[in-house]
Amino acid sequence: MIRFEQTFMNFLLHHQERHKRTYHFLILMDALISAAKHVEHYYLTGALKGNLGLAGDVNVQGEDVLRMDQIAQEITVHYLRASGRVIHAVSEESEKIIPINTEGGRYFVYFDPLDGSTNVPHGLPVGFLFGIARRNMEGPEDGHLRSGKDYIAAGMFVIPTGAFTLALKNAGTWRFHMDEIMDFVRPVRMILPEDTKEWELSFNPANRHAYAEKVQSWIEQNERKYAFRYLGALAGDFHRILANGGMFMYPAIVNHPDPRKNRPQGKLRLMYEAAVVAFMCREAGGTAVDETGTPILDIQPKEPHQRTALYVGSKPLVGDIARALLG
Ligand code: AFP
Repeated sequence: MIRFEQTFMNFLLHHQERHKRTYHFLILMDALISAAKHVEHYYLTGALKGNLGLAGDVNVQGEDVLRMDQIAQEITVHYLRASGRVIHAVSEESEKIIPINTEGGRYFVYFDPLDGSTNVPHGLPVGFLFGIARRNMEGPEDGHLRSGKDYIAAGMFVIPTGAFTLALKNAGTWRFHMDEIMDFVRPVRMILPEDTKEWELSFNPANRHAYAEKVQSWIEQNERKYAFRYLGALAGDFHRILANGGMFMYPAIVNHPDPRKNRPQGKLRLMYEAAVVAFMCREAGGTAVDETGTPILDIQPKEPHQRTALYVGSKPLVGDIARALLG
């Protein structure tokens, strides 16, 4: 018997109709889906085509640029441009804000089309993360950098697994999977489980002795209660937390033996990493804070590539570590 599944586009059309929304967002989402499928294809065939190595450039953050970074960036900017719906984009791959359709665009898009660079040479999972905010349609535009609480949607593709998760403001977080004709299908609402049996902790254990003392002692007191998992690509690690509950964290690095390697601001980028997962987490019943216990979604970015520490996941765990951080 053939099993017919609801497609992502069908799901979104009904959502837009129910909430009396415009078709503009559909066009933008269609562009992002096309971009992600295209990146997925290049990644899947990357090892054979020699696309998983270095491009030979160094980016503004002093990191080696991968060939796949360039390919993913080019593909995504192409589709965003073709949509006609985007004013400006902020990308991990571009130092400056990218003007797209500054006159007619309606949305700001903040994205990292290939996040998790250490997994790339191995063809292991990486993320395509994005957040979307709406232009101020009523008056003069008041800035390109919105805090996460002003996003209207945020999502992530875990490439090349075919998993896609999208959160829509006040309408939940939904997960889809790619079928044999590359349609994303079978919407499943994601709600963080309350049962602590499945909860996981996720952080880079190589850094734990460089965290603030309060964080180190919190880990010592709590780590044995939960399973531990770490992939090294935020989208993949957060994918598990959304399904199983628990907490992903990338704390500030403040006690590194080589002080030049300290990262008191944190490592992850606010606009296209931390705020994206924080938004998805909120819509799934969870929460996220930074090193000062401030909700990630409340942080107003001052610059596009701003970094932050991140604690994201089930409310009791994030609340507990926030109290430890403030104590
Ligand atoms: P890249 O930005 O270099 O691709 O790093 C990925 C990432 O921002 C995020 O996806 C991971 O959770 C985190 O960094 C991993 O960092 P470590 O390698 O320091 O654990």
